[in-house]
Amino acid sequence: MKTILITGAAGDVGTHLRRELASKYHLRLSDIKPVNNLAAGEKYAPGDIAKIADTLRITRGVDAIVHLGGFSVEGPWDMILRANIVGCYNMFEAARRNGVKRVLFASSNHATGFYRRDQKIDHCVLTKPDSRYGVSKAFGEQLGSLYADKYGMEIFCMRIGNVTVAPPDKRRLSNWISPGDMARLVSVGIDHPDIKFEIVYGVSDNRRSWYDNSNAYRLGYRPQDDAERFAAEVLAKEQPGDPRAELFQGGNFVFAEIGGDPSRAVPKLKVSAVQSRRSTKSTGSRKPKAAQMKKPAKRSKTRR
Ligand code: 15L
Repeated sequence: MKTILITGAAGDVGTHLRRELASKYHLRLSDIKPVNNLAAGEKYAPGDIAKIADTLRITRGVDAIVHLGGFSVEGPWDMILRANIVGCYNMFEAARRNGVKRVLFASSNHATGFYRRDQKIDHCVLTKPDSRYGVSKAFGEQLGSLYADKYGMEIFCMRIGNVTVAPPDKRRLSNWISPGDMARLVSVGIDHPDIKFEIVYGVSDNRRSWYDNSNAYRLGYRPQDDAERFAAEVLAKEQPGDPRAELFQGGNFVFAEIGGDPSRAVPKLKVSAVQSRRSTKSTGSRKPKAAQMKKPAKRSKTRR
């Protein structure tokens, strides 16, 4: 049985993964905080990922690393720098020095949060971070790319949405991932025999998804859940939010502390302006540009 290091194991995602993966792997659970209620097959390895000596110690002798550790939402720069930039570097570097080839990196939907909600994005799009936190996740992906190309490591970056038992709001109907699907995706990242550098989206098979997750499906991910079964209940409770945040996949992360001109990040506003100029001129049979824009792809009838 493989031994897997999970960093940030005391957090929500780590706690879900422990439960789901316990029977498949030996788990070495690391966190700066205590990890409680160890089951058979689980070991606690305390460590601060901002210290290279700690990361060298916790990564020794494992078959793969699931790197969840770090600051998991937007925060002050010094905290993001320490936990997500220095901590992430230490983790990749310690893995390399200890000969651990396979690293699964918990990236985030906030690495691409400035894409609009009417855009469907795949694993090839440029990052469009919506926060310092999102930038740190884009950094981690790029570091993974460097370690894959330069040192032959095997890097699996998961742009994770929201890992919860049930999606808490309308935005999460599009980026939700059930704990079971999260474990299924992580198992692909651990066990696929041929990973060089991959980016996948950590989302369930959601009808309202903003993601073309074909790269994950190509590698064997078969999600079993869809947030849609929670939709009626979630939408009934939904309070109107900031209408600008509603435009973007990253939601409130996008407009936290915003100081610039939001229309620069909203090409569609410019399209609407073109559209209204056209409609005053009577444009014949050509469809206005907005109508030509890519709609979220229809869900195929056959489940993947
Ligand atoms: C994330 O990346 C966060 O870690 C998580 O706490 C949620 O905020 C999630 O994104 C989300 O976008 O829902």
